Formats: sequence, structure tokens, C-alpha cells
Amino acid sequence: MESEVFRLIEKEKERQDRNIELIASENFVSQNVLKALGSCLTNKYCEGFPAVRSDGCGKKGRYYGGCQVIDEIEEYCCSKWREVFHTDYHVNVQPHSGSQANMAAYLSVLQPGDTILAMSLNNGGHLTHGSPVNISGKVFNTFFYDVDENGYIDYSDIEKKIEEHRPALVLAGASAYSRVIAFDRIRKIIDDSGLEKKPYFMVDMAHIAGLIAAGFHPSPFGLADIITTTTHKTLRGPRGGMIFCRKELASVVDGAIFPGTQGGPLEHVIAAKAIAAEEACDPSYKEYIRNVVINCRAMCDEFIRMGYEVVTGGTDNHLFLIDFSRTHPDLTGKALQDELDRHGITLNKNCVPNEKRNPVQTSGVRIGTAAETTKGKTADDFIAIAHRIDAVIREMSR
Ligand code: DSN
Repeated sequence: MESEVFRLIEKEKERQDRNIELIASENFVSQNVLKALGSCLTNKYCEGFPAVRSDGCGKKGRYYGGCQVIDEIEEYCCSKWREVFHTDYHVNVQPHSGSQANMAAYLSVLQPGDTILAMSLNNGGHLTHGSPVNISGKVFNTFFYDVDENGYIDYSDIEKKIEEHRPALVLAGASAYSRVIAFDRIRKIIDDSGLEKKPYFMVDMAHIAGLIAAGFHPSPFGLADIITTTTHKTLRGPRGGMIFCRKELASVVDGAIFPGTQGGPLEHVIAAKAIAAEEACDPSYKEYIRNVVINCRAMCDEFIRMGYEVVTGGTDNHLFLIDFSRTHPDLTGKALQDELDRHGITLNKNCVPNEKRNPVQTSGVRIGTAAETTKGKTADDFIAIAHRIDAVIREMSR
């Protein structure tokens, strides 16, 4: 029986093929990733962890029979991701999403009520980094560090707030920050702090994980105690999450995922994550990420040439933010997002530093180049897209 759902999937596929996709957190996966997602692995319950862990640490053993092949797949996935990031950290590939990975990471080393210091959401941070509307902000006592007047992370603010709030965990990572994050500086600030019990250093590298894997952003491995990521942004894998940690934290991290916050792992997704890791090990992936960064710079520079204000005045990674508050004070991010949707260009509205509007309206947009670079777009194509967006804005401003 042909299902109505397949008609709708086909319709969505046509939209994805036709439109220009500039949402910085999206990408297009390979046919092999899709094949694994649609495989028989979805039929298997396998709560727990592989009976043998290739790194020798973490929790072991499943609560169901018949998991021999599943064990092989999950362990293969873990070892491939260690290869991608050239690390001997323990890795848990079971988180269903970035949010799940973050919550489990917090619960692995913190108690409810403990203090977290994270980047503020309005200035590029992440909803699951302690926002009061997210469970992370309800369970933990969160304080935020800010960006400076140029939009760069204010490292002196991190230093000051560590002394002031004495957090149990300091978090680095962002969903809308276009510059390099100096993980080494934050590590040093933590180490040099006067706190008797040093806070854990956690990095959520979700957005920039692909750049780290390909060597286009400094790595947090060796510096952070716990590192979380999604697998579907620049890593170009299935929707999902992962947690890396120092080996001594392996058991508490695994326990925080299962039984702490999740039940049965999604082994079809884990298989797809393993395929994404294989793909990230291929030399063509480094070339892909190089192009993502080149394309992002080209497009960002073109907007600046046309007179737009870009937060921090540029980009080091796969995204940038346009701030309309001074150049187009009447234009909201939402209005532009909606209008571009009608022109077949997809992006998202975004708060900008010192935002005066609410998060539903916003004064800016976020633009990313990971997805369209996968489709084969070049720097010239991105420059042409910048002009199409400019034409829409001019039309709206008449
Ligand atoms: N929702 C995700 C993003 O768009 O950045 C958060 O990582």
C-alpha cells in the first residue's frame, strides 16, 4: 500500500533540491547515511553498551539478547569517531540529539542546583546551555559570559565570572558565533583561577565539529574534560549527538546516558553515524570543509562590500551574522526570513549582540554555507546568492 507519507516525503525532497539552503546547522547527508537510517537496525532493542569496549573503559553489557552484531556496529562507530578527531577520549555515540548529549554531560559530573557558566544565548550561545526556558536552566544555576563591543567572546568576562560565581562547570560553544573559540585560553583561565575545586571544562562543538575534524579550527581535545556535539551539522551525518570525555569520566558519562536520561539506543542512527565518520576520514571531506570556509568568507565579504553590517566584521568558520539594527532599523530578521522563503532561499532569523527585539522578531539573520557547499556551490555562486538576498532586501525597503 502506497502511503500518503511517501508523497509528502517526495514533496519535501523537491523543496530541499529546489531551494537554496543557508541554515547554518543543516546539511545534506549521503545516500549511504540515508540507507543506514532506513535499515533493519531500527528493529533492535539493545539498552546498555557493547560487551567489549575497544578503549577498555565505560559501561559494558546489554539488557537484551541478540546484540552481538549491534555491539560490533556500535564499537566500530566509536573507534571511527576517535579516528576522525585523532583522540583517545572515550566516546558515547548513543545520544539521540545535541540536547540529550548536553543534559547527560551535565548530569554526569554535576548535581541539580550546581552552577554553570556558559555563553549567553542572545550573544550567540545555545538554548541548552542553561537558558531559563530550557531544562538545563531549570535544573542548574546558570550564569552567562558575554561578547565584547566588537562581538568577540570576552575572555576577561569569563575570568571575572569564574571568580564571582564559582561555577562547577564552564561551557564553551555556540550556535551563532563566527569566530575562532580559543579553547586554550579558557583552559588556562580555569587552571589559573583561584578556585580550590577547579570547574569542569565542557565544550559543545556542535557547529564547528566538522571544521575541527578537518583541521580548520583549533581542537578542544586534550583541553576539555567533556566534549559534546551533534552529528548533523558540519559533520554531515544523521541527526543525533555524541559525547567525548576523558577516560576517567567514561563510566559516569555512559551512566548519564543510560540509564540516566535515555533508554534504548537508536542503532540505525548509530550505524549512520559510523558511515558519517568513515566519510569524514576520507580526504575529500577535508576539501569539502576547506570549501565551506572559503565560500563563507566570500559571501560574508560580499555583504560587507554592499554595505551590510556583519557581527565581528567577518567570519572564521561556516557562518556569519548580519545585523540590520543600524543599516536597516525597520527590517526584522523574521520579515526577511519569511520573504526569502517566498523566493526559495532558506535561512533563519537570529538575535544579534545587544538585541533590542525579541527572539521571535530579531534584528538579524544567520547565514551558513555547509549545506549548499555539499550541493557543489562555489564562492562565485555564494556571491551571486548574496546579491539575490540584497535585491530582496532592497525591494522590501522601498
Ligand atoms: N538549533 C541549532 C542551530 O540551529 O544552531 C542549535 O545547535
